[in-house]
Amino acid sequence: MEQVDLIWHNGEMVAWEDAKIHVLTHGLHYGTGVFEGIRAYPTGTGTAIFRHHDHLDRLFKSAELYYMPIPYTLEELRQATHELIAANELRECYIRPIVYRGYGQMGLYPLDAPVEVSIAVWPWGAYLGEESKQHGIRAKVSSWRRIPHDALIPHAKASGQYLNSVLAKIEASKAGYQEAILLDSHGFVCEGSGENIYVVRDGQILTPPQTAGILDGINRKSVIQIARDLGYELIERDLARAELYLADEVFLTGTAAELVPVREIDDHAVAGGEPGPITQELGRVFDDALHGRDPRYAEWLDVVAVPTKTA
Ligand code: PPE
Repeated sequence: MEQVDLIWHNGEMVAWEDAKIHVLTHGLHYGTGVFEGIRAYPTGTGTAIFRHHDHLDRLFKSAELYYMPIPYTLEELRQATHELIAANELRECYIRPIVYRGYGQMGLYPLDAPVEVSIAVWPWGAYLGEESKQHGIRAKVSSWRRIPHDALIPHAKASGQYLNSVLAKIEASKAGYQEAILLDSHGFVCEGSGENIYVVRDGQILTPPQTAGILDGINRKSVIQIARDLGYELIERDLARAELYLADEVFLTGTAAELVPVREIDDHAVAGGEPGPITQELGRVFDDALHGRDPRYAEWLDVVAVPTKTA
């Protein structure tokens, strides 16, 4: 990964190489952490963090679901992120705040372990490869089912839960595919290992509902709004596996991945094997929104107040 100078760690700016924790950190053993993935982009009015408040709001909700009181306010974390981006002189970056149970207590009762917070920023290029956004990816339906909501909390972005995505990703990658698509415990389409999923069929855009065990993606909310603003019918409903193969178009969204077309699933070409027109149109408007080029979505941008390097 690409390194920068500073990381925000429990209220202090520390050198990247000094942002260390004890090996008996609770979160390392039991996955007791929650995190966010956020991106900042260069825009006409400076570096802007996309839907920053919504991401921080989800971070606080994830923490609450796992009984972790965050020892800072949302506004304090927002300001810290602004300062961190400015201090590292970044125009564009991925932002990873993490809240976790720290060192001091072992065992499964976590409430006596301290709650710690770090924020890291770094440049992170195309998550699924440079070619992916233009030509699409090859995906495989995973043999691993997405964690059910009667075992864990799919709505929370919690560290331990990602073992599910890690298994699916390894399986897909070893089989030669770029991404895994997980079904839910009823066999309906759920999501990618780190992205929400959409199917276009007969001009309609379909995506699995909240009850399918998805992460309630911030980019999912954005794409739903953009699709409706463009006049498309967007329906949240259960999707059968075969609907992936029968789709006119399939695409994914996530902060790291952004909007990525899927050109092949389980060796079935999606339509002609090239990104379809609706995916391309949504991708264009979404990219404009991220980069502040569409005034309709200006309210989604949290402009970093401090000027940053232009190189
Ligand atoms: N589902 C899952 C399981 C998921 O991890 C993500 C984001 C999404 C859907 C899309 O959510 P959103 O980013 O709010 O639109 N995955 C994050 C972590 C990726 C990683 O490898 O780490 C991300 O994209 O930042």
